[in-house]
Amino acid sequence: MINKDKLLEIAALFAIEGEISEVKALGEGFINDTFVVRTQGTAPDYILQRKNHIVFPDVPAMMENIRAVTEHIKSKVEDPMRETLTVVPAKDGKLYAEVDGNFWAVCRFIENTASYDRADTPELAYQGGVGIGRFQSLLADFEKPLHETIKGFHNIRHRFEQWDATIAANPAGRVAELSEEIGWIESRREEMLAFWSLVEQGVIPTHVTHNDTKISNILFDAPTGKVLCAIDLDTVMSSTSLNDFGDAIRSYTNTGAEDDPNLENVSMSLEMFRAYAEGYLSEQRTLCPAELQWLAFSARYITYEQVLRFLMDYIDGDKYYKIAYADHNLVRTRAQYKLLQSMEAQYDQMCEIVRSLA
Ligand code: ADP
Ligand code: GN1
Ligand code: MG
Repeated sequence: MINKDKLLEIAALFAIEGEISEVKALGEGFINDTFVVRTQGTAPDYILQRKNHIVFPDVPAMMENIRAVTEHIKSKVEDPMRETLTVVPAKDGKLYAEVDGNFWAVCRFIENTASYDRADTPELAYQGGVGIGRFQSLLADFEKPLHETIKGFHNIRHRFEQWDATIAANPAGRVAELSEEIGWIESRREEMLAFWSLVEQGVIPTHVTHNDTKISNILFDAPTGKVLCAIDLDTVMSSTSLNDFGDAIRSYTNTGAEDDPNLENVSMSLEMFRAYAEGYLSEQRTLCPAELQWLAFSARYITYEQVLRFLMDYIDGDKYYKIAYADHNLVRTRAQYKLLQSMEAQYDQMCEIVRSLA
């Protein structure tokens, strides 16, 4: 825990307007620590974040990425202070502050917004799809190369290298009890590598993508309910647009929670799939035939990758994701696997929906 005085001291390193009245913890992200900084009177409020520099080894490069893409979006939208994040630099001009070996960053708090942990209505899923479709469209002509903030983030070939090394090392001594779960991963290895080969060969192109499109990383305009912008831009880099779609489907269509201990709650809602796909394709009009052909599969790909990542972290002794209880990563693994099975069972209908919308 970081105490209040320390947080105030860190916030004061940034070019913040007004007098700070309070700093309090916000959000339940698995990676960073997020705080809201309230100021007195009419001065804006801010988001202060301790960036996880184990997960993101080069925070300055990450902040350069975020600054570059948000400036690009600002140059194209009607309301640049609401339709994307605004990075607030430190008083020394850097986009971050390093304090006791930790990296901190600040952006403007966007007022009158709503954010959600789950999608309860097709309208919300539709709006979420619009949000990511628009995000990708706004960045389609972004040409500056971006830093790769996490190596091979959605590259399953790279993930298998980590996976094989983790299984071999067996750091927490858990491998023996996980033969069933490990089998889930191994039985789909070739099919997932076959998909990623298409990206490696350039059959499926790469673009600027968000890479972490779960519903809590989108802000909605509170008065209208319409989508406002994509936030949590730490993972913005070059990848396939399909990963953004797939990760969002993993999040929006789940009838249960990502870590639901009751597997009966978990399945993929085809209605939510249709709504998200409709919103996404209404804004993202430039997918090539190969991207459209593999769009539905991307949901299976990213959900599979998530099963692998949760299980790998469990095998590794819970070093990557924040956990709330001892076998949390195993519970997450099982719930995401149930979701994957539900997608596999409904795959023909998912493809049919994409065909009907494209
Ligand atoms: P984490 O890495 O912890 O997931 P996020 O950047 O996603 O951090 O922020 C956590 C939550 O804080 C979001 O889901 C959203 O509700 C809120 N939030 C983040 N940034 C802003 C912002 N600029 N304006 C308003 N709310 C925000
Ligand atoms: C993490 O940071 P957060 O909570 O938005 C993770 C995502 C996972 C997600 C699972 C940088 O997202 O890749 O899909 O948890 N982010 C990183 O909920 O690893
Ligand atoms: Mg987040």
